[in-house]
Amino acid sequence: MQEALQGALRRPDHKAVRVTDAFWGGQLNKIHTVTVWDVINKFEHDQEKGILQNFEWVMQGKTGEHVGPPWYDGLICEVIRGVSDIIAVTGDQKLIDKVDAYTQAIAGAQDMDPDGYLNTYVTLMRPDKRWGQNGGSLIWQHETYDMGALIEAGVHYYRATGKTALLVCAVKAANCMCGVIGPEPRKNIVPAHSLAEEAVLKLYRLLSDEPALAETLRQTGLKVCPQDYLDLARFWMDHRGVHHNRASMPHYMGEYAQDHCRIEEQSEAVGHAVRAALLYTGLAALGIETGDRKYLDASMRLWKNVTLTKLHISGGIGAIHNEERFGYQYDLPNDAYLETCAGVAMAFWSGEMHRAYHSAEYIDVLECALYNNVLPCLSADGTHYFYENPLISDGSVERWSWHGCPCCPPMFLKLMGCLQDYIYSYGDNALYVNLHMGSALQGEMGGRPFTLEQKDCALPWKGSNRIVFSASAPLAFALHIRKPAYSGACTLLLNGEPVQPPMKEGYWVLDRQWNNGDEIALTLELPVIKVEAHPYVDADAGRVALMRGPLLYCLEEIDNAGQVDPLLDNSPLAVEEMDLFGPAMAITGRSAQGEALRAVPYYLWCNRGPGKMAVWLRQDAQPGENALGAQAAAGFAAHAPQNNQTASLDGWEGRLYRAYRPKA
Ligand code: FUB
Ligand code: ZN
Repeated sequence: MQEALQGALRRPDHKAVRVTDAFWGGQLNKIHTVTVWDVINKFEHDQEKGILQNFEWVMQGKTGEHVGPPWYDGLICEVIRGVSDIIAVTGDQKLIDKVDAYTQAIAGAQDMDPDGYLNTYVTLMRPDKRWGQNGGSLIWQHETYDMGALIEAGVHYYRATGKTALLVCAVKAANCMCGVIGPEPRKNIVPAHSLAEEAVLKLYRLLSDEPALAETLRQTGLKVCPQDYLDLARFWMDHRGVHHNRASMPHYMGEYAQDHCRIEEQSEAVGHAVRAALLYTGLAALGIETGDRKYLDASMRLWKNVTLTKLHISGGIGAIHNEERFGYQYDLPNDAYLETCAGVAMAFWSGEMHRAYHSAEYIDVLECALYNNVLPCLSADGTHYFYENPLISDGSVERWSWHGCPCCPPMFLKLMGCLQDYIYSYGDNALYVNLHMGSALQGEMGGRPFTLEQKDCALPWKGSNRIVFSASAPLAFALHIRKPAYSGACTLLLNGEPVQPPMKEGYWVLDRQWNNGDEIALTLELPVIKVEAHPYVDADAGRVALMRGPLLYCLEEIDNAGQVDPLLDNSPLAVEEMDLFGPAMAITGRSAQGEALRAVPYYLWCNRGPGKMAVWLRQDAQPGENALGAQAAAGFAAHAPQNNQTASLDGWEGRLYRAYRPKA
């Protein structure tokens, strides 16, 4: 068996990080207290009967009726995963009671099947078509997706509370899939909606790291075989595009489900964007878990393809409404689909790529998707949701209260629940500060405890942060602090003295002995940036997008006398404090015709009633000679060389976006 990837970064324990950020603290508080309950209530009353009815019907042995689409089991398990991560931080007893009640329903329904199979839709509506056989469709039935989500829920809830009832369901689900799927004589089935690949790896990791837990579960009579779960992930990855019978499947998956060729041959991101990005997340995770380069190489090829040709300025993916899929290369329309779920999956994939490859490039993309494709999903009041996140609107786009396919709120909760896991990473005798986000890490290096706090972090509005180390004894290690791609001039003071640490992979590296009270004060200039798209992107020809810090901006008609398509020249742009559902910064200026214009952060759009909105604005000439280069353009593709060549900052080769600073 191969060893895990040498040098892969590790995440701190979820409970070791506390978010104290002024911006994110407010967002998370709203999500924990309003959005979580809104989502729970809407699922529980969905179509009047509510989602839990499905599990009860299975327990009662009824058939012929099901609430919601076939992936409803998966969606409620995704909610449980997100909620579990929140419980780990808040200890919220009402949420614990809720998950315990859900666990009873899930376990009761699963116990109806001697093999631990659970898919309420198939059991209630298509009992003879398990796994898409006998004329069924795995694309529609979502069995591996649903069971994968159950496995993740069990792992996250165990990690949050130490409770094992849902973890037992997770192990049974994994055992069921291992019993059915695999080399002959088992069935040659690969997930038609990815998710389960990473889920079984998480179960493998938990049970390998905690042999006593595995043993305790075994003593209850449960089969616990972590190696099987790793083998299943490998089987799935190795049989993409070649599993037998695939051509004779009634609903052949092909590109839509990334099943068109072997993973080693996949080099262009195609098909359904959520399925794709979750597959690539599992791919990178499997590469890290096994150290097998073929998985990492495939993930890297696909990463370059996406970031160099298919990534929207918001960090969103999946340009095409039909089939919720990727378009052709450079096909980046502004009325694109850009599903929230796909943005979440993009963030997860970026996180795995960062673990494997360490570069700040991946965090730049993660952060961009987070602020500009995922956060916009949620209304300011915390109870309405965007499924699609287009970059232009004629006024007809609005967040909905609920949806026939409410897949985005659970995915949104999953990312928001584990956001803190991305702030820091551990390397070999190294600590990475990835996200500038007010927080405290209770860390440990070489068995010695320390605390690292980001204090007074003023992002995304202002570019200041203070990082403070405390420990009872000095500790020598390399502190890597990310220089965000969007920052202009930066200053670092170490205990009040200016320093210019060396840069590595987009991080300042301060390799020294750290003493109690040591402090780094950072000032990041946050210029307003005009971003141009690659000339192959027809939709944005002659246009620029405005960014400042991690935030993408847009024009809404409410601020601009009904006009959202002004012509810009090289007149200076300014920033102005404003109150928009809390403190915010607007970008202000004048159009070429002298009309006042005001741009607001894109994540806040459509909170003041429906109206026209635009991100890409007409520019009457080259935006200016103050080129900041690709790094500043939200970090997209900034460090990504094409064809293994070093990317030049001049010219367009290999980059999707290029940034300019408007004249002050
Ligand atoms: O298929 C389950 C979910 O529903 C997908 O992830 C979304 O894109 C929506 O199709
Ligand atoms: Zn969705």
